Amino acid sequence: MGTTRKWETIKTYEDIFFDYFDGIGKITINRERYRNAFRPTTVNEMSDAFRICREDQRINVVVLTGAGDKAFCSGGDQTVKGKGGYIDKDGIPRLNILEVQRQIRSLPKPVIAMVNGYAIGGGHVLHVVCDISIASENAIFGQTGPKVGSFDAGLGSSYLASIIGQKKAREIWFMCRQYSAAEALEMGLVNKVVPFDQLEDEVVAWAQKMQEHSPLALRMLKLGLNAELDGQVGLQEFAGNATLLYYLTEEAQEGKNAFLEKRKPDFKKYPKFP
Ligand code: S0N
Repeated sequence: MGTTRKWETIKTYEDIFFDYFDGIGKITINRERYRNAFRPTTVNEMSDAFRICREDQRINVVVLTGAGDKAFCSGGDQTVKGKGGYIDKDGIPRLNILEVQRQIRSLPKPVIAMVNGYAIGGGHVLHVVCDISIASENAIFGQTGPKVGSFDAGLGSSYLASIIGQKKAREIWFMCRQYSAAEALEMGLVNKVVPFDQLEDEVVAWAQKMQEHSPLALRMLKLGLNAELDGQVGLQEFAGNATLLYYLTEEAQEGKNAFLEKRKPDFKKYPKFP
């Protein structure tokens, strides 16, 4: 069996667990009875937890997974799918999983999908948008959209194609087949496959290795890799982070200090790196 860790609860929710251990924030979809399908409540809670992961200075790496040994996530809860989206207690149809996809992508910390079973439909897209996917040998991957009356023509298709290639992405969506963990590894859809009882140990080891490295370097690499594919929005995110780095320099502080001290700034003294 894998190592038993003492995860500490960060916040209590209805549909998810949100735990902390050694620099890692772990978000677990806890709807095992429904193969961890998400309803709007689940997605709202995930969004809140990802927002906390962004702010919490203790958290360096985020892990997303599902409860139990059968599913990572089986996508949108089909029992609450109505006209215009997924309908929760408030009666309003929502497609709020798209917001969580964007949060994962723009979170300036690595996000690892710990794929512990079925990653299907919108659940498959969730692992696709994570930075790294580590799967157990029993994991099964696939899209069902055209079979069940939905599709994700956004990141779920275009980003998928950038990972595994256009032909394979089209096959996955047009054929709605299921793929084993070994096939997923072969097509570059996941980074590593391990026996189920070693999954958490493996994910924690990857997270610990990443934590040995410069968080700013990881942040800029993630944003740069995103920016290539994200057009103006990617450029905006990348530029925002360049601004962050600039604000850390004495040169930028000279501009602010001169303004506050009502004097002319002296930028000449700063090096012009060749
Ligand atoms: C996951 C599958 C393959 C597992 O099969 P298995 O092991 O044979 O178990 P089952 O007996 O089928 O399931 C056990 C119980 O769990 C229920 N259940 C499973 N999945 C769901 C689900 N998605 N919604 C609700 N219930 C689910 C079963 O009904 C069963 O219950 P009981 O015991 O009462 O019979 C298999 O379960 C499967 O294929 N599931 C459905 C997968 C699927 O089609 N998901 C939806 C795909 N679409 C989306 O996710 C769209 C959402 C999205 O990402 C999106 C993207 C872009 C724009 C908008 C959206 C958006 O938010 O809509």
